[in-house]
Amino acid sequence: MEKILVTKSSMPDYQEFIEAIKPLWDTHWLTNMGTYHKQLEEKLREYLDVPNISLMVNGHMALELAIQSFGFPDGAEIITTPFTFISTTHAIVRNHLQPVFCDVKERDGTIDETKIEELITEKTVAILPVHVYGHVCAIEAIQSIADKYGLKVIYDAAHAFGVEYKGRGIGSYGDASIFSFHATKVFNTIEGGAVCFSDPQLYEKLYNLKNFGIRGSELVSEVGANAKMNELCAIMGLCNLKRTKEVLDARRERVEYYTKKIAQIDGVDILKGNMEGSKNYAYFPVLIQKAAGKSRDEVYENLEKHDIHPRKYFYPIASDQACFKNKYKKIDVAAARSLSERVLTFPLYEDLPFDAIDRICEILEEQG
Ligand code: T4K
Repeated sequence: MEKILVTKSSMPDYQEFIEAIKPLWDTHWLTNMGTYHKQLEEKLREYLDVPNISLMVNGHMALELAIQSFGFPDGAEIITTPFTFISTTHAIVRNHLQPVFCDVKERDGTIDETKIEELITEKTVAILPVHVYGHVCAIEAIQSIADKYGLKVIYDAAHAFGVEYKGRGIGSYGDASIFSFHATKVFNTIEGGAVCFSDPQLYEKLYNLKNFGIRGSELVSEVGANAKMNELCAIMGLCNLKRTKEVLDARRERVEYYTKKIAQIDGVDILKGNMEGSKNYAYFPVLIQKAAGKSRDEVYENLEKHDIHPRKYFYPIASDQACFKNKYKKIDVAAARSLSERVLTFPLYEDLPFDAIDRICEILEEQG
C-alpha cells in the first residue's frame, strides 16, 4: 500500500514549468526583484484582494519583518496565541519582544477574543492572532479592542490563502497579515510568503527590510535583512496560481468525503472554523475524544503502523516548547493545551486517494 503523508506539494504541469523558466536562461536574471517577482506580486495583490503586498522569501521572514516594520520598542508585549506553529512565537521573540499567550476557543482553535483585554498592560503594543487552519479569527472584536487601546493588529494568515471574510480578502484586515507559500501550503512558491498591509507607506519600509536597506548603488539607508523571493520561486507561484480553483475543488471533495465518513464514527469530531469565512481546505484537523475511549496518541501510532502519517499540528503548544517554557508570563491556556492534546491533522492533498480516506476511517472505527 502507498505511504500516505499529511500532505503532498501541489505542482504545475512539468512542461509548462519548464517553458515558463526558459527565459531565465536568456536573461540570467535570477533574483533581486526581477520581472516574475513583480508579476507575481501584482497577481497576488488581485487574487488575495488586498490593498498592498510585499513578497518575501518565506512566511516566517514575512512575519518577522512585518513585526519589525512597526518599530516597537525592545521588551514591548504582543498578545498572541500558543496554538500555532512555532514560527509565530519565534517571530515575536526574534524582534526582542515579549509574547503574552492568550487562550483560544475550543470550537475553532483561534484566539479567544474575550480573554485579550485582561492581558493588556502599558507595555502592550500589538495583538498577533493566527487564522489557524484557515479558520477566521473574531476580526471585529479584535479590531475594536485594538482601537480602544491604540494597538496594532498583525495577523498570521499563513494558513489562510484565498480565504474571504465578509466579501473581502482575509489579508485586508488589521494593520498587516502574512501568508506562507511554503511547499506544504494550498498555494506554494516552493518557499515563499508575503506581507499584506493597510498603510501604503509600509511598502518602502518592507522593501528596505528585505533588501539590506539598499536604495541606490552607493546608498544604504537603513539596516535590513535579505528576504527576497527569487525568480524560480516566483515562476512556480505564477504557474500554481493558475491551478488554485482545480486544487481547491479537489481538496473540497476530499474534505466532504472525510466529513461524511467521520460523522459515523464515535469519538472523532472535525474542528470546524467560523462559518462566515470562506473555506480554503488547507488542513483537515480532527479531535480524538478521550471521553469516547479513544486516545489521540494511540490513534496516531495505529495510523503510523499502517503507513499513514497524520501530524499533531500543533502539539505541544508554543508556550510549552522547551525554548519558551516558564520564560514568559504564566497565563491559563487550558483550552489551547486541551485542543493540542486531542488534535490530529489528517492527510489532505489534491490527489489523495479516496480509498486512503476509507482506510483511515476503518482504522478509526476499529479503535476505541
Ligand atoms: N505561521 C504559521 C501559523 C505556520 O504554520 C507557518 C508554517 C509559518 C508561520 C511560517 O511559514 P514558512 O516560513 O514555513 O513559509 C511545515 C511547514 O514547513 C511550515 O511551512 C508550516 N507552517 C508547518 C505547519 O508545517 P513541517 O516541519 O511539519 O514540514 P515537513 O517537512 O514535515 O512536511 C510535512 C509533509 O509535507 C511531509 O510529510 C510531506 C509534505 N511535503 C513536505 C515538503 C517539505 C511535500 O510534499 N513537499 C515538500 O517539499 O513544517
